[in-house]
Amino acid sequence: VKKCALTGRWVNDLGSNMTIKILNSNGDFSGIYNTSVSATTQKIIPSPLLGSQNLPNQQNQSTFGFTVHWSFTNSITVFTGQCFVDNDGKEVLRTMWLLRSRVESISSDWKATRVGTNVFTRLQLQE
Ligand code: B9F
Repeated sequence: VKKCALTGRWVNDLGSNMTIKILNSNGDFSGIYNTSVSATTQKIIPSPLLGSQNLPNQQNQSTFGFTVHWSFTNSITVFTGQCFVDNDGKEVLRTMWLLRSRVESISSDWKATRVGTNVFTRLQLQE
């Protein structure tokens, strides 16, 4: 039975890519996220991610979450999802995300969070 493992390089439906490294046996992981899109004129910089997954030894197709701390803007995105093996035997990450922007005051809090989904597949190309 094929397993879905988080480690390695992934690309999503927007063309963003990320590299995940497992840190320890607790399921903690870190990585680098390179977004293909940004709603700002500032230059996009690859940004650190820090996450946690349930232990793949105990449970295949693990659930996980991670935070991306954007290096080029004062915003944060959190992703949560699950690692699946699809019907074609391909590993896929189905995720949802929340993107929090900094706002000047509490009266703007209502408009500070965006939500969406991303689907990641394994990146086969070399850099
Ligand atoms: O465009 C975002 C941003 C934050 C503050 C100014 C610009 C940063 C990049 C976010 C990338 C998102 C997508 N990429 C991806 O792979 S994270 C979820 C999506 N998945 C103005 C204020 C807030 C957004 C735009 Fe901004």
